[in-house]
Amino acid sequence: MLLDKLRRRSAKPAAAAPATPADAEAAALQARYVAWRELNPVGRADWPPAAEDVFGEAVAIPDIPADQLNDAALAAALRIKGGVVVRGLISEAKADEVRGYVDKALGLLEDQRAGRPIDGDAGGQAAWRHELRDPDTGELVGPQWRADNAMFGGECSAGDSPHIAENLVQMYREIGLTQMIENYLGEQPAVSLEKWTLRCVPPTTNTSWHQDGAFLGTETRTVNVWIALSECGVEASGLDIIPMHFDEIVETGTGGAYFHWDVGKDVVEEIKGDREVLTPLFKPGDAFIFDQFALHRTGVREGLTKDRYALETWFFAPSHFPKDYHGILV
Ligand SMILES: O=C(O)CCC(=O)C(=O)O
Repeated sequence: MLLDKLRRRSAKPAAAAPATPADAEAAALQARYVAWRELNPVGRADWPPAAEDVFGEAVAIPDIPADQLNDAALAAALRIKGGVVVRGLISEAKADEVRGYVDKALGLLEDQRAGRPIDGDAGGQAAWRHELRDPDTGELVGPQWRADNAMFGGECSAGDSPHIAENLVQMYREIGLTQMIENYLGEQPAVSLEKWTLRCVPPTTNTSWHQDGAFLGTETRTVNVWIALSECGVEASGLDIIPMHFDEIVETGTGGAYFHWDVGKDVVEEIKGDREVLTPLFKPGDAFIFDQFALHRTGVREGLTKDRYALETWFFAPSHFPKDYHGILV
């Protein structure tokens, strides 16, 4: 594993052994950040990978059980379709556990923002909230991103919780997802502080159509794994998806768009023609896997009554990483 090799190769003197399990978790996550920063990645020369339409022409967005997700299905979903819905990517029990992490992380973030003392390391046993810092300088990683996001509630980065981050990294490995994404990207992937999001969305949240590539960049090589952690699509917001494959960024900032990178309703209507917007019903553990071109939005509508929990993880090829983002090698 590249991360282990980098640790072994490091010329720096070994740091003192972490004093507590929480310190060890915080140090492990910092090591992933340093490993990303010290990479000199060479991108896969034959990008994009070849893909064959294993789902058939009639299918716009495939909807498959987790045991049918493999290298060929992932490549077809991302290169030919508009993404793939994967049922039971993680177990319902694991989704429940991760939903608990979201509550814990958001609670600590709220305490911090309110100036309340936070117990971010549960007595030294688990590093629940330790904002990611550069181990060489002690500086906070991503200060600009932090300032820009200070007004957003209901979400926080897994990269600021070493305990959660390490657990998730292990989870992705155990289900074979990291390896599959590495096969697709052709490089050991990195997630990022900025787009590794634990989320609890209230029924009244704002929404707008967008492609993440409008700010992640079209040249970025990426796979986003969005996992529902609570039932959604009826009483809680799911995702609205335009069931088409895109390989470019459509017009933004016009026709009622909210942000300059959003796509206005009128533009969406014109693009989708007579296609129906897809709003899958997700159970905890179901996922939607897509890239920066998928046109989608949070599925907010009248009559929603429940909060929705989700975990969103953008995996990136380090060689084609979004500008100004901070990576965590996984
Ligand atoms: O979880 C959500 O509703 C938001 C997902 C999304 O649209 C995004 O982050 O790009």
